[in-house]
Amino acid sequence: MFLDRVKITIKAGNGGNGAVSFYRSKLTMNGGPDGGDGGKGGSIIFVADEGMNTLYSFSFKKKFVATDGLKGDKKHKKGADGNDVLIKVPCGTVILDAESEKVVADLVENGQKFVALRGGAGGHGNEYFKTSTRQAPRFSQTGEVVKEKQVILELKSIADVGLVGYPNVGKSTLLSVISNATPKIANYHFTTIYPNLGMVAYKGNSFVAADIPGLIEGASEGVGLGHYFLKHVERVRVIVHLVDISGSEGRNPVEDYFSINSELEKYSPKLATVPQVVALTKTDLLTQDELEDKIKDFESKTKVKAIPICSIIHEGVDELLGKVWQVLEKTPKPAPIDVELTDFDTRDKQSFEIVKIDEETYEVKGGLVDNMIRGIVLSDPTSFAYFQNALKKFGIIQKLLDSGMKDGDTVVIKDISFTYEQ
Ligand SMILES: Nc1nc2c(ncn2[C@@H]2O[C@H](COP(=O)(O)OP(=O)(O)OP(=O)(O)O)[C@@H](O)[C@H]2O)c(=O)[nH]1
Ligand SMILES: [Mg+2]
Repeated sequence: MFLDRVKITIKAGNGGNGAVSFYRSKLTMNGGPDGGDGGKGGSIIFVADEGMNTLYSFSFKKKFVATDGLKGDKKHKKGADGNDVLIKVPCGTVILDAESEKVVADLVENGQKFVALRGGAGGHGNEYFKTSTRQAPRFSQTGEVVKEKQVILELKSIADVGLVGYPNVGKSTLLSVISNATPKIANYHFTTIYPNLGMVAYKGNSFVAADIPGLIEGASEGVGLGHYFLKHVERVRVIVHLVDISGSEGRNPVEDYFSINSELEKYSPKLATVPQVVALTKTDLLTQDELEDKIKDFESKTKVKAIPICSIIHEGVDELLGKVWQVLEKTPKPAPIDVELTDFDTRDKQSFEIVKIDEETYEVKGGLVDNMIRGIVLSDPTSFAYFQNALKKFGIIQKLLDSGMKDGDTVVIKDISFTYEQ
């Protein structure tokens, strides 16, 4: 099974809670606060791995959860951080936010990483909240909670060379001869139903080639398998266009050539500009004279210099590879896809907004306050005092007053609400 689009769920670890603790010993009955900070949660990180060719492994495992940070402890002990989860994907994997379907990352190079969700911050222990006027804070901060999200992984294979042509022209046979791939080869159409990737070694260099399922007229509109797999040709640097010169299936090689090119062009004008090397296959099915006539006819009508090959006896294959390498050397490496990336992990801890709910109720929303209220206990006077100070310090009270808040009005922040008194 070939899998090139899959939706998975990811969740970074939550931060650990800060501890509330006071130093005690036989000699010191009332020591200062010594509650340590909670640990940071593990992050979810994608990494491109050239050892992978498909998204197949994601048909078994669709949920990835990083571990939470542990809670802080007495004696200033910080909680342990959660472990990151590293998710390996094939080079050429595009990551989309499942909700918006916007592209958030494009992993092209081997080893390239994308931190999709950062682990939640650990909460501060009560020691952190000690000041000259607040000697014994009885509160700590809870760890940041990270919501799970869904992403779509979409594979646009990164082969340097794509083998393209009508069904049965010998694409897979050629791939099996030039690379380490072992594709299925058989004498019927659409033997190949998903692209096979193979590593080609050529004179101390190497590149990746893929046989693309056979194209037929109408492929760009979805006839056959073509449309679906043309996306895998989008990023190839060179197209090897295979044409059955023997006409063994009763078609005309010149017409074949033009009709495949027209499908590529219809699918994407950019594809039509990818450099092509044309290989004329199954030369063994013609006599020498027939072959020479057909090549002459083909070249004069298409204005293309083609390379005759017979994969099964390796004839012409070296010359073909030489030509392919010549073109590859001049062609830049595949570029990342041409879209602007959208931010995915958009938690921000800076902003807030004020929403007037009715004449005497105001709600404050946003990353800044979400973060600030972690662990606030309104019934604890020191905790509440800290909270009020923070509201002042970050300009939230001022903004509420500017919005019309009066004495006695209610302020709501998430699941906390209190009455404002000057
Ligand atoms: N006589 C001859 N037969 C060949 C040659 N190359 C491939 N074939 C045969 O042609 C048939 C199709 O070969 P494949 O390599 O499967 O063709 P393909 O283009 O990958 O076909 P699809 O995957 O169906 O699109 C097989 O029976 C091969 O043995 C060749 O050079 N000469
Ligand atoms: Mg094939």
